[in-house]
Amino acid sequence: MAERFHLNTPLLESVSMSQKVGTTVYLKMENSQPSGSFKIRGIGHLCQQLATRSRGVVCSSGGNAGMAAAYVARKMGLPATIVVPSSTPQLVVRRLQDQGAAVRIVGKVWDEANAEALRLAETEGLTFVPPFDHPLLWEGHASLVAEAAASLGPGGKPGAVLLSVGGGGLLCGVIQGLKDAGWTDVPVIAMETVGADCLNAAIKAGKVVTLHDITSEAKCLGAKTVCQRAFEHSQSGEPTIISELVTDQEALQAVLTFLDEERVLVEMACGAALAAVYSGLIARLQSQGRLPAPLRPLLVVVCGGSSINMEQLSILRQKLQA
Ligand code: PLV
Repeated sequence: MAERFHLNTPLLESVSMSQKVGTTVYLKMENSQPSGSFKIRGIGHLCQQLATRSRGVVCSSGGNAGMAAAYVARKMGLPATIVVPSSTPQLVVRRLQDQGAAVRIVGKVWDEANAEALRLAETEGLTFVPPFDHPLLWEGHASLVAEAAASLGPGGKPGAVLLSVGGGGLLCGVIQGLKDAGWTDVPVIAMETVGADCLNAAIKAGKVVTLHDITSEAKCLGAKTVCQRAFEHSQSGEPTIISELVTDQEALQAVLTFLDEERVLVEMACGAALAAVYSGLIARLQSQGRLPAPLRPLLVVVCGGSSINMEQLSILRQKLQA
């Protein structure tokens, strides 16, 4: 069997979140993956399939896909080049270099970094590792739901799954996992921040659209265009996708509350999902009849992220809480 790079993550019950939502809240702790986020599930799987005879990998990333690609490449004995936009905090560049990757900083947002990564793959003959738009990534991410299902046991079907959306790879993977588990009647609450809202904008427009710019501080949600498959899922209704937005302030507050209450530090991209619990969104969706009341347990994907430390946290507080 092929080596696998991701870990089975803990599924924790959060007492304080359960009190807020009024149903049991389970946290799938993807922050505890070796690369700091769920990305290693899909990227490990993709590299296993596509990079075993490669001369090296190149990945465009807001940070966390790059962390996963750098980690997996190191384990496979391959050189890794990670292309990140200039909005990526210095701490992420350092962490990528610590994983042994060569880092290139190109463009203002991920989409520009991605164009450069595609060019490098072509000219240098490297294996291109996309951060969210590939069936092998979705197949890898789906393992997260299979694990949660195994932890919850028979009869443990959740009432809803809560997650963040950047380019939509996590969403596609979770939906595949729900289908594999026979849980297509479980709605998915898909969270973005205002200013990094490419899925929400596509749903409103009735077609995939490209955002003018990324103005949110949740840079790892900052793809200007959602992947086609994620949009198609939003139209199919099986499972139902509830697309909602929070402000950067709400996402940051969620990061802070989560740190206080669960003693775990996650980045803004993850805070976007957590904010749905802390800001009362779940209760609002119930009162609007968009989620059942009472609700079976809520499964929260704590996607994690490496773009955060105490210094970055205080920079964000100065920017957003001024
Ligand atoms: N981040 C991607 C895309 O960035 C990256 O390159 O790392 N939570 C965290 C912590 C993330 O890093 C990401 C994606 C997401 C959630 C959203 O996942 P997606 O892109 O599959 O919807 C531009």
